[in-house]
This record gives sequence, C-alpha cells and structure tokens, in this order.
Amino acid sequence: MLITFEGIDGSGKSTHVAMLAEWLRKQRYTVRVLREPGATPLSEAIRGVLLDAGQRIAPVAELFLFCAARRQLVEEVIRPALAAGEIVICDRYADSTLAYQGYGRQLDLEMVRRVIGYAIEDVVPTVTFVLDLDVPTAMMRRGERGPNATDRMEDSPHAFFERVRSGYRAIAAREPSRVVLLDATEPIEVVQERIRAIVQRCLPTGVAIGAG
Ligand code: Z5A
Repeated sequence: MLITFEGIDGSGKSTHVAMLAEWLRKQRYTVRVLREPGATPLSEAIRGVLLDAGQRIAPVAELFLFCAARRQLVEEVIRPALAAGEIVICDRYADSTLAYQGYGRQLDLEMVRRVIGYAIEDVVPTVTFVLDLDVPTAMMRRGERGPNATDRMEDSPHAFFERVRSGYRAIAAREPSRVVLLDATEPIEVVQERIRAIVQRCLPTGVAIGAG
C-alpha cells in the first residue's frame, strides 16, 4: 500500500508523515518512510542539484530531473517494498510534479502527465493526502522552524506558490477517489485523526507486520 502526502512547503507533510508512521508501527505494521526527491543515492544527488540555489534549471529540465529521481526510487525502493507487503509512506510523489512543474511552472499539463507516467508506470498511490493551506500561513510556519537559507525552489515568487496550491486543489477535484483534500489550518491532532480514519479504512489484510 502506497500512501502519499502533498501540499505546498510548510503545510505539514513531514509532521503528518511521522505521526502516521508511528501510529502504524505501534500496530506492528512494517512501514517505510520516504521523501521526494531523494531516498536513494542517485535521487539524493539529483535533489542536491534541484535545490541548489546556485543552479539555473530550465522548467522542462527540472521536470525531467524530478521524474528521473522518482523513477530510480520506484525501481530501487518502492516497487520492492510494496511487493514485500510493506506500507510505503512518501513525503511528496507524482502529484508534486503536476502541481509544481505543471501548474506552478505552467508547463503543458498533458506533457507533464505523460512524463510522470513514464516515471511511475503502475505505481499509483492508494491514497493521497493534500494538506491545503494558504500561502502566507505556510510561509509563516516554515519560517518558525528557524532562519534557514531558502533553496532554489523556495526562491520562487509568491504567485508561483499560489498556482501550485490551486493546482493541488484541481488535482483533488479531478481524482476524488484517490486524493483527499484536508484543511491544514485545523489543529495538527484534528488533521491527523482524519488521516488515520481514512488510512484505517484502506488498510489491506495481508500487509507485512513486523519490526517496522
Ligand atoms: N518539488 C517539485 O517541484 N516537484 C516535485 O516533483 C517534487 C518536489 C517531488 C522539496 O522540498 C521541494 O521540491 C519543494 C517542492 C519541490 N519545494 N518547494 N518550494 P523539501 O522536501 O525540502 O520540503 P517540502 O516538501 O517543501 O516540505 P517542508 O518545507 O519540509 O514542509 P512540510 O513538511 O510540509 O511541513 P512541516 O515541516 O511538517 O510543518 C511546518 C511547520 O508547521 C512545523 O513547525 C509544524 O509543527 C507546523 N505545523 C504542521 N501542521 C500544523 C497545523 N495543523 N497547525 C499548526 N502548525 C502546524
């Protein structure tokens, strides 16, 4: 079972990924937590290039780099983990590419969908949670984590993040059976309760139970 978390930066993805993984592990499920781009040596190297504020990357090159990192992750980690019956939780996945490169960078959406298709093939999430938050609040929450220098993606203008947020809402409207739009202005515990209730309903029998 593949569960993915999406949303603009600072919307709470990492927080909810960690809470959900802990809850599932307490029930003795084997859970693998991954982040995108990253989680394999090649994908982490690509992440370094993509987030390097010193790089100038053309939008289509950016699209291919995110998808190259994802393809490697799918082949090296996600597909084998799913085959072993693990629950895989991914902090960002294919919808990030559609939201950021498609809606955010305004690339042709059908072209972006096709490239994503080459990267993931049939490895589609069982459920995707989109943490929906207004851009100013997300930026404020991100800022509260400390005075970090911004990376290349975070250097994008405000209007870019507004388009990304609208993109996520459009993705959720288009695929309501897979994508759950959550109001991320609600308290963390309330949002997490909704997530757990939905995951509980999706949990298949026969998922690997072990040390996690
Ligand atoms: N990107 C792309 O363009 N295309 C792609 O295909 C992919 C990615 C895969 C990766 O960034 C960048 O790559 C990202 C998209 C792009 N860039 N941008 N811009 P990353 O992996 O470095 O970081 P991130 O994914 O953007 O996430 P983040 O900044 O780490 O934020 P987060 O994980 O969503 O939020 P958080 O750290 O869990 O929460 C932020 C704070 O808010 C924290 O203090 C929490 O305690 C707090 N919080 C969380 N929920 C709540 C609620 N409900 N109330 C109050 N406070 C809360």
